[in-house]
Amino acid sequence: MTDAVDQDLICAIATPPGQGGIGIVRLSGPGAKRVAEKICARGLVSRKAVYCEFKNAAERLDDGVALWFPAPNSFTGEEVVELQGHGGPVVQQQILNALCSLGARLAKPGEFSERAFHNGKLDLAQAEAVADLISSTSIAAARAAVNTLRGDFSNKVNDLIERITTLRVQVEAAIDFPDEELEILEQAGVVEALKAIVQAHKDIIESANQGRLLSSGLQVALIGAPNVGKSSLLNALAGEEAAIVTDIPGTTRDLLKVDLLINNLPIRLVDTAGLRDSEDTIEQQGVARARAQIAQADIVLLVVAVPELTDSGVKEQIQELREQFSGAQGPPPEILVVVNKTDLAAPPDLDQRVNHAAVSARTGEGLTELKSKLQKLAGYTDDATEFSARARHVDALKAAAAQVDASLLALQGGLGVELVAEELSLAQRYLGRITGDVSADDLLGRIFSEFCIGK
Ligand SMILES: Nc1nc2c(ncn2[C@@H]2O[C@H](COP(=O)(O)OP(=O)(O)OP(=O)(O)O)[C@@H](O)[C@H]2O)c(=O)[nH]1
Ligand SMILES: [Mg+2]
Repeated sequence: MTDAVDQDLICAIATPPGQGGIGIVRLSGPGAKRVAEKICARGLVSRKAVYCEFKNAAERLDDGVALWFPAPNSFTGEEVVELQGHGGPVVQQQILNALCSLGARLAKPGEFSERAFHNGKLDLAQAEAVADLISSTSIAAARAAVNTLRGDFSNKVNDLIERITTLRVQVEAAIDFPDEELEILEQAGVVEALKAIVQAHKDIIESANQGRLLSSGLQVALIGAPNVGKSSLLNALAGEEAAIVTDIPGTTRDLLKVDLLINNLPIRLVDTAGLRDSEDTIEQQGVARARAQIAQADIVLLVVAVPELTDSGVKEQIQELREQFSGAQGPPPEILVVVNKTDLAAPPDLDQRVNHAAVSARTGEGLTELKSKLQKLAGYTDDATEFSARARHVDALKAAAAQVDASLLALQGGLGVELVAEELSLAQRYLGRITGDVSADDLLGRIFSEFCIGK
């Protein structure tokens, strides 16, 4: 909020592209009313719908309703006017042109929300929830995003920050009394308070992780040798014949992505080419894409098939997979082994330590259990999710939790009260990144540029 923000007049079509009954052009910034009144040729009234014709210098473009929201009582916190006309792309473009000829400029993606953030109308997590609400694909996800937009998540984060601040004050006060500092802290119950904060972090991380899964979904890759039934499994899970299935090894080459909900959890399932050495140039490319997909997945379904299947064979494949992403950035994906074609033969006894599910893509047997194992592996419970969140929020919470842990260890290990205070201050900084109290410009730029224009 300390960063400089553009103060000029911006405009954009706020309704989706294409044709519709109503199309809304939104204007925000100083002079919004003055410019809109030129287009409308009428005086606008605060927060009242005013019927008017929209005109440029030469002709009448459309008619509709103009709504003026004086600053600061608007979405962006600036002076805002909405021109609600007919939802045709040409008409709306003409209105935009007219506004630009009067000094407005086209808004960048997410610029309205960014201004709302800079003007303190929304914090960063709430602004992100606007985008998540718009893109939510299930009722549960929409409900969770509304809760975050309302501030449920930010309140929890702010509560953590406040608790840490209170402790920091006590810890820093003790620094002035070097001989008695530990006694002072003991009397103030700082260790217990720190332990409680560690637990509070754990609870919020769990909820935020649910929220993250619900909003952004899971990337799940089907990986395995040719002909084991990866494409058949994709079709069975998707409930449609999306992928070509043949008994010829090497059928799939391109990546095929299907979006589906498994027990309310949004999943992007990716079918890949069977892994093998091949002389065929196209297949080689397919295999390279399959391998690249492994590192991008949250979960890899390693598909294997009876009857030629042994426990050691499965372990070898898991080992090969692990080697693929050793050295890659980010956490390695979880692996779930799927033993397919159980209608042909009973699966061999596999080591219980290997997480696996037995299915028949052909008959559908075992698919329900596979789905619940997948859900469990993702750490997703089907209970009502409290709020939406993103991966960056979960990462920040984890980083903050690690600092609070470190401060507790420093205190218990007698490592010096200064160190305890320093760890707590770092924890606060990580938490502040969630709501945008502490932010880097490149982070803000990245977040808002992912929004669509007009938001
Ligand atoms: N009996 C039986 N056959 C199956 C099952 N799943 C797949 N198949 C058959 O196995 C063959 C290969 O299936 P695909 O789904 O194309 O296998 P894939 O792993 O995608 O193969 P590639 O794309 O070549 O890597 C086809 O003939 C399928 O009908 C199953 O559960 N039971
Ligand atoms: Mg295939």
